[in-house]
Amino acid sequence: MRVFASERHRGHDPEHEIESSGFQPPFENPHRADVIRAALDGAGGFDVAEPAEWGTAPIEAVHDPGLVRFLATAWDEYQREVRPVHDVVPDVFAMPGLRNRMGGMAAVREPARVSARLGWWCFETTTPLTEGTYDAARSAVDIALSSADAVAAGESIVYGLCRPPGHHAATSLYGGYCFFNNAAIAADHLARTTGSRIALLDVDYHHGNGTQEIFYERDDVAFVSLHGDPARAYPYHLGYADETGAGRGTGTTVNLPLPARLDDDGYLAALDQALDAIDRFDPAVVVVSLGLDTFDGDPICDLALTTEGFGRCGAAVAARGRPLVVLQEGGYADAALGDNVVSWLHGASSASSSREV
Ligand code: Q9C
Ligand code: ZN
Repeated sequence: MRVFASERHRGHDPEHEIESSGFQPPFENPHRADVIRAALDGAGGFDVAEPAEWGTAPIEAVHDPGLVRFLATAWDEYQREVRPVHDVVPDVFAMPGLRNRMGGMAAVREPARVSARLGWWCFETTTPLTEGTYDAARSAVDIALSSADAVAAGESIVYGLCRPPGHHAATSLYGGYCFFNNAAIAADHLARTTGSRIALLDVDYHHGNGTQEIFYERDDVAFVSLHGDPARAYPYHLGYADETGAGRGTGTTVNLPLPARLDDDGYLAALDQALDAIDRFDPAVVVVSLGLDTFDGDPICDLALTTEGFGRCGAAVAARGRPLVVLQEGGYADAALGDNVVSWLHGASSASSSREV
């Protein structure tokens, strides 16, 4: 099986994460990609390559160009304008309610000072900017696009080891450990360049609010997600079953919120429903947002899948017979993360039409 990965992920190296009203070591850290890479190398049969450089045009086809500009320069500006600091985090958020009875934020332009711009482009506190964050985020997009391109050229399954992850990043917002929406950029690129329908299957524990927002009104890309019920789970404000798309996209968003402690069998039953929805949409390619934070031992989530269960999930997805672009999202149980990725990919490749492992 072909894999795209890059050492450039190391540039995103936060020192802490502001979460649950405290400072803690960042769950999303470079070690995650290292353990996945080691597990792929140890398993054998994975042909790992560096991605091509795709530039910013495919990113700006999905994201506000202002977000790209901001992420390219904000860390440096903060060092000069505010103070020298390793992790840059917003402290004032541009909430629309600040301007109730004044037309909301619609008539307001992006502010000039970086302190104000942070809370303009970022929606939460757990996603620091570090010196190499922009380069790392660009490399994750390159991995997603090279993976998509290989599938468009005929591969039946390709895995992209994207880090940082992407599915919480919306058109003009970053957060949730995500800067650019790798999977959305890959899916949009495939939809535009092939003219075919594309489905995005998001199996990360957390709802992919960014991906949903990007495609909410589109009928060429379906978004189908299984996730912890937002009534108890991050990102809280989206991911309910009654969010089903709008305009031309009515019916192309499918959300399956899940109860705590759901096990392999329960999850596979929900996954079958998601795959049935994808079959009805009949896409040419499925882009998988592969989070392994549904694992029983994940430190920040509450589902109960096993390493063996991930193999069954991969097999179930591949058994539907469509080419797969599998892109890494979350997963924070570092000791098992590599084995969980390999289990999913082995399950998928044994069930797919690929002759390669
Ligand atoms: N107490 C991904 O898995 N922390 N992002 C939530 C709730 C942020 C997860 C904490 C979780 C972001 C890609
Ligand atoms: Zn997640």
